[in-house]
Amino acid sequence: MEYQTISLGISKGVARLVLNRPDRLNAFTPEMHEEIRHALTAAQTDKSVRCLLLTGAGRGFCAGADLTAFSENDEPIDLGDALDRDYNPLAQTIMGMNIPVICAVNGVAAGAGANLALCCDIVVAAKSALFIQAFCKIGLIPDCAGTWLLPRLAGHARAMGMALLGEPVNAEQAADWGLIWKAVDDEELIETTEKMAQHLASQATVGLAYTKRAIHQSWQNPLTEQLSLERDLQRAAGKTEDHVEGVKAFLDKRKAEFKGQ
Ligand code: T3D
Repeated sequence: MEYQTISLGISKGVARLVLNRPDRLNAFTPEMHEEIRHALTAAQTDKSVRCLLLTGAGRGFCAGADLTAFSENDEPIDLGDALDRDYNPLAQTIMGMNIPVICAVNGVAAGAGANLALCCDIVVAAKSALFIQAFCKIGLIPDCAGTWLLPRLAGHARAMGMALLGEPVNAEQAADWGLIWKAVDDEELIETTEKMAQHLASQATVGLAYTKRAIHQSWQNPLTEQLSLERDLQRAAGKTEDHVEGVKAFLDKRKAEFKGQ
């Protein structure tokens, strides 16, 4: 597929997906959603890919749904259909990927754009970036898993404040609130996230996938079930080549050479 609204590059074990409609602050269109779906499938099925790095081109990360499409139609759009087709699978795909997903938030992240970032496993934001639950300003509710993620990440009071007021939260505040991993100086964003992506791509990929699965599952599980899940996943992790290599490397006092198997 030839992409018009995103770009995808794969090298050194990392797939780099860039949202690329900078004139519209990378706002989503149905075409862009289709391309993202295609790119995520390509990254997921390419055995050489052991980490995904997501960012935006230009001064913004993503301004949510492209609102110009809303006014082009005489008939009201059924937004439920858009969620079923685009946003819900997007959130679930990112959270369910069996490789770590890093989001480098290079600028403003608004509406579904903010929540796309929060769906990722490790979110690093440029200090100038803003997170805005802009939905309330146009009579909508936070989507792309926003109502699920916000209270879990930031707590009830902050989730309510962000969603009902729609005020921008800056990157440092977002890090203080536990919404994201950290805020870095703008000029350090690319280097920091690229290094992190290459580090993760050289680690024990299967163990990382199990870790991600267990942490996500913990949000639904009572303790007893979670302990059983830990047992099952640890049993499987213990059978991987990378586990054997990790222990061997430790005992040999050398750097492990993980193969992602
Ligand atoms: O069917 C469905 O898709 C349902 C799902 C909905 C999910 C949602 O995401 S709803 C929320 C949609 N997003 C918003 O409401 C955010 C709208 N944008 C803004 O509030 C502001 O643009 C920002 C706070 C994000 C950034 O402000 P600022 O001052 O830095 O930039 P700007 O000047 O407003 O924007 C720059 C350009 O991008 C501008 O175009 P122009 O004037 O230079 O030609 C602006 O119109 C355009 N732009 C920004 N956001 C969107 C957009 N164009 C289309 N859609 C946008 N969402």
